[in-house]
Amino acid sequence: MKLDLSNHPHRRYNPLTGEWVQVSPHRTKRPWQGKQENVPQEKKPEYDPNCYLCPGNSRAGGAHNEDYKSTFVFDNDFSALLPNTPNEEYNKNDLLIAKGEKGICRVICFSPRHDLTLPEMEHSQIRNVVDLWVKEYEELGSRDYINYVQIFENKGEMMGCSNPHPHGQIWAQQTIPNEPKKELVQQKEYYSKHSRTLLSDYLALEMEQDERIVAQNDHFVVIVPFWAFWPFETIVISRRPFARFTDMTSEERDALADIIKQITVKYDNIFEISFPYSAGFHPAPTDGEEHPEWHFHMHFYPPLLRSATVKKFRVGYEMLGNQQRDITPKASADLMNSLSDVHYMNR
Ligand code: H2U
Ligand code: ZN
Repeated sequence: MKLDLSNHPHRRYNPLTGEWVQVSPHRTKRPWQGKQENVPQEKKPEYDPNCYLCPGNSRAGGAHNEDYKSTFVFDNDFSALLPNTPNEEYNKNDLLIAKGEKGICRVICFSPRHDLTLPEMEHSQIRNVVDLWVKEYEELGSRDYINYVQIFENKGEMMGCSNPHPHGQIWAQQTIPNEPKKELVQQKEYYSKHSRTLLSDYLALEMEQDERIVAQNDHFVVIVPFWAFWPFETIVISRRPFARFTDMTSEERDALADIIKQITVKYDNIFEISFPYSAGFHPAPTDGEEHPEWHFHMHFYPPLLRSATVKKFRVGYEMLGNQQRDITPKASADLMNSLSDVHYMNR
């Protein structure tokens, strides 16, 4: 019998991390739709006097936000990493091991408007956010003790986001964190074998198969990756293999703003709600090395499964055994491709 990827239980390899995902497509033979329930949606005010991110308001610890008109960045008042931590190592019998870690945490407000989210913002406003990400990556990454700048967004209460005001975070630190570290090892190995980046070859394959692409423009392509773990997981890959935020041309920055708008509109249209996710960028480390192997990309990890309220949990087998999914990545891509490109609020 021939292996049928849309029918037989199988494992898929994630070449970026070197890990496997178990897929059980036979469990979801039923057709599967998007929006099914009516979720009441509260209307948010443009300005909320109690919001710690709105312009002019005060934050915990007494700081005051500027009366900003576009984007705004500040050092996190509850930073998880601090610049002046001693760099000492602790080791008891090679079993109790610890190391001091230096870093800087920042918060970025995407807009002065309390009631907007990325998919509802104008292209030019998202472009301002892109420019700020580039600036922060450059500024933080140029410090000699900062070797990785992790830029991300937690969106929605479900993802532990503390405030609906559109914002993201930056954690810049000494050590390359686990996820980009795995990608570094895998991308280096691929590049040394093939002299091309792993993601440029992967992108070419996906373009050829044309089964899992959900959005694209002149400079970026969005794919539900073959090895996706989250039901509607996507990866945003640059067509040109470059490594850093600072390598982007002005046109590419515009295209990044455009592709973020496209994919987040699609997400909101799946269940006609403001779609929760954790998303973030994987640019090259800022450790002073060249990184010809590194291919700039962005991940979206949304937790929702089959409705606005049913969430995928990582429990049981997934905690103890392996990551697992039922619906195939192609089926997720098909559903996303069946949706309108116009945000449901504007229809
Ligand atoms: P979320 O993206 O998970 O909502 O986190 C928002 C961050 O804002 C969080 O890391 C910080 C929190 O520490 N924060 C401030 O820096 N100042 C405040 O007044 C409240 C929250
Ligand atoms: Zn606000």
